[in-house]
Amino acid sequence: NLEFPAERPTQRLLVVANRLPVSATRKGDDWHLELSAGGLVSALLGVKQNFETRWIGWAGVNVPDELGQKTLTAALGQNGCVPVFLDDETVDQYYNGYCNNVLWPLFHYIGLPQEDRLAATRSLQSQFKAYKHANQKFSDAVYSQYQEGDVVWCHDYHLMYLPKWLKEKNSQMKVGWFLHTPFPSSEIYRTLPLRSELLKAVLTADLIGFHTYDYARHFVSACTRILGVEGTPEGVEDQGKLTRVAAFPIGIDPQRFIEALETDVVKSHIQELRARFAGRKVMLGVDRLDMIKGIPQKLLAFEKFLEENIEWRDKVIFVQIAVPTRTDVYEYQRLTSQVHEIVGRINGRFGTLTTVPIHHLDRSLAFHELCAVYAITDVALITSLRDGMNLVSYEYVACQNDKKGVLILSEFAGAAQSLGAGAILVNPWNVSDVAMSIEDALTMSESERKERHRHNFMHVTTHTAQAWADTFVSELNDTIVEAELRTLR
Ligand code: ADQ
Repeated sequence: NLEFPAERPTQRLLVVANRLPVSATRKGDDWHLELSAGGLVSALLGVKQNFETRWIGWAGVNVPDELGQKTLTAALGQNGCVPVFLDDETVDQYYNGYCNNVLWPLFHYIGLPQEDRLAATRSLQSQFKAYKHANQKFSDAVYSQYQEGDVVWCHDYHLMYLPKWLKEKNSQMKVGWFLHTPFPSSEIYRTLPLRSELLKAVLTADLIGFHTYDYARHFVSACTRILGVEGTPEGVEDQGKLTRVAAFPIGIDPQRFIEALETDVVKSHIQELRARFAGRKVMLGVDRLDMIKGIPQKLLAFEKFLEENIEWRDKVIFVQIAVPTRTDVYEYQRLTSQVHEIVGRINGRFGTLTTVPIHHLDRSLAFHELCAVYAITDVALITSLRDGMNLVSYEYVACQNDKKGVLILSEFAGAAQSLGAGAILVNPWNVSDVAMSIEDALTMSESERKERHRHNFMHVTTHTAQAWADTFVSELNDTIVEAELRTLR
């Protein structure tokens, strides 16, 4: 029977990530849900067509009582979300411990202080146990939702064990795993004590994706060197079983930004900001307040620029918006104080009675504020020390069709591989180099700005979040068909 349905039925996509896209706060018997800021959420909000999506994850809150779990499940269910409930001890060992104290720094090439590293080493076994336990909880939640034919897409370093739990129960399930951070060189990865178990668990997935070809290559060499399996152009092969490994560079939903710029609320905000910063060029940084984002390094570069370019001192303002994250962790508290100290010093040194050179905010901006500030900015300064991709650079480009502003971008952000032709690439550790790039950006001719922006805009509007998800899921479907054909041969 060769009759095909006229329309392809919508495929169900179960997105599994550590955090749901919303944070929940309890208000008596009710729940207040708020959209959270972060790269994964931004990208997946752009994936709205072609799939019937359900999002499975932790709501970021401990709900020990049955009634609370029931009411939260109902509130989230109305938004297409399914909660995973984790107790405080698990969160501490799995999330704060193994995920954020071990994997996050390792994957971003951040050496922990010796003492912390020793402490982490001592508790590693119990943290890894909690990690596996938490991943099993996610797998139970997937099972409660799963229907035959669904695609299960696991996200990020929190859920490297999940493909194994899923496949153990149902080897026919279509399982993909995507990493949002860099995957480090195998020389770094192989210092992880439980390195083999984690790799083997990920390799049970049908398709493994990274932002860049380099990360995929690092992963394949970690597998070949540590597990002794074979690396092929397709991925990793072990005793005839191929796991496909490939690069799928993420994108944003550019239309959401372009359309927002036409709304009254954003337009009036743009006018307000223009009036406020009149007569000065505006430079912008938007980051989560995390060590990987290189905020202190970028402030030092700006300070150097002001030191060396007296004529610019009252002609430029640097707006740095830094959303606090993981505020209960000592390292992050120290980073916050360090940033405040540098901002204070620079404003003290170069401020006047009427103005200061840095406008620093420790908070998240509403979407319309973010669009407006992107639109009025002359130079965006993104100096991540390591970053899987960096979507702020994409969002900035999407909002710059009028102004054709300049993007200064770290060569250690995955985005450097896609926006490199239009951006000024810098080594964030080289403060003099970044300071010179600031000068180049502020004085760049209009024709060069236009040309650079054209490259970047073309990329951002063609490599969208929707295209990213479509490509990943369609490759996952194909991978499974190919594997079936191979077993028939
Ligand atoms: P993040 O490290 O969170 O993401 P990024 O990709 O830059 O980094 O995304 C940040 C998102 O949060 C953007 O959508 C931005 O608009 C929003 N945001 C940041 N600061 C904000 C503020 N002050 N107010 C409002 N919104 C703010 C992780 C990886 C990245 C990878 C993404 C997606 O670390 O490397 O690009 O996942 O895969």
